[in-house]
Amino acid sequence: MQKKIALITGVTGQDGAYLSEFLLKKGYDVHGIKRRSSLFNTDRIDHLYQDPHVDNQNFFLHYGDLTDSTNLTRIIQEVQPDEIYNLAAMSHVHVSFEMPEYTANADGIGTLRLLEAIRLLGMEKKIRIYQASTSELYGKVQEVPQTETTPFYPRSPYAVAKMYAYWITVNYREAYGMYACNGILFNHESPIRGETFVTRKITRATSKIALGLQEKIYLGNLDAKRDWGHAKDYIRMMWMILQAEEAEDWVIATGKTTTVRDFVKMCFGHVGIELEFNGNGVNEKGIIKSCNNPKYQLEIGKEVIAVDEKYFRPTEVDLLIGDASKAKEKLGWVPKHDLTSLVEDMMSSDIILMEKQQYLKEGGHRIKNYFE
Ligand code: NDP
Ligand code: GDR
Repeated sequence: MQKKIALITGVTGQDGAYLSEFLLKKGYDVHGIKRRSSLFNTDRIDHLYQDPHVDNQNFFLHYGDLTDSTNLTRIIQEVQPDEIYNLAAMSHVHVSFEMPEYTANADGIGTLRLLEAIRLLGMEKKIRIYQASTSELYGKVQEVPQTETTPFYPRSPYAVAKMYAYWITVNYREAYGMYACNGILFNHESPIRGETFVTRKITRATSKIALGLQEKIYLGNLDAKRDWGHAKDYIRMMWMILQAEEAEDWVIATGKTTTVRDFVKMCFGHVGIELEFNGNGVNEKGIIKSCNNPKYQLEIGKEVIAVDEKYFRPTEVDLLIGDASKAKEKLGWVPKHDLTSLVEDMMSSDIILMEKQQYLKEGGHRIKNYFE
């Protein structure tokens, strides 16, 4: 049988890295589009790198950008993919308020550029395309739990851009008979989640605080509720969505929701530290109530969580909870992780990372100052 060829945009991101590994294990040739950056941005996929001078290479990287249509068209023509996974995006909701036009260009029109490239190349019957849609589309609560038929009410420039991408994907499916699908994925996290998303910010800070490398962490809205799953379970679904008989749109979620505050408690709890929260709004504080882990020398009553207004968004999404019944029933999706195992996975990884920092610090490791 001929090898399948996948093209992944956003290959250097959390999902791109896990999906590349998953598809390589399935025997695909995997091509990824990465952006040029002044420093290496391939940390998450370095373990998959192959020397292009050896035989049987099956992982390939191409420079590209979703804001450059000629480049996308050329790559698709060269690669001749069977499947395209459009994961590239300016994916930070808060940052999208600072960069609304760029976000619309990359996240909204970027999707159109890919679809048009496929059509102009006459490959609309050959290529199956997955669009990384998001639970942010639901925005202001219209219905819970949220399903494939819940109305959208986006609450950020990011969500509005993704809404354009959602509908242009549906439109190209209906207008040109393309196999084009939206995966409406709820928040999914992992040890390689970007450091400024709230879960990773918390697991990194909790690890540092436990080890005495940081005093406290400043967060924004502790009342926000999210349906958090594990990225590994979700990237498997991206592939399953493109293997289905018919092109459709799918919700992927755990069906459980948790506040940011409770997520913080779970992370500290993982290392044996009990927190209690006092006060309201910007005056809320998280204090150490007890510590039953002899490894960590922490003062009881110490304030480790504080709120900083700068992390509040101009418009917030208060509550997300998804119903993935359709994906479970029609595609047989069974997630392997729950929130407890997600916290375990993220915390154990960040503790190892921070222990390394502690070891270097205690060993008197010096860092050269390049600006002396
Ligand atoms: P990340 O932020 O980790 O990765 C985004 C990727 O897109 C990176 O590889 C980034 O490159 C790349 N990128 C950004 N802008 C451009 C551009 N203009 N041209 C080409 N590449 C670009 O996101 P995730 O892996 O978490 O998410 C993957 C996709 O799924 C995104 O589209 C996101 O919006 C969506 N999504 C994510 C969810 C989640 O909970 N993780 C939930 C629902 C949807 P670089 O490394 O150079 O920055
Ligand atoms: P989200 O993820 O906006 O849901 O988008 P994020 O982790 O940034 O925020 C989740 C919730 O936590 C609240 N919050 C904070 N958020 C951040 N980043 N930093 C903080 O200090 C902080 N304090 C509280 C936020 O207000 C929010 O309510 C993610 C991205 O991956 C999107 O690309 C994706 O589409 C959606 O998930 C589904």
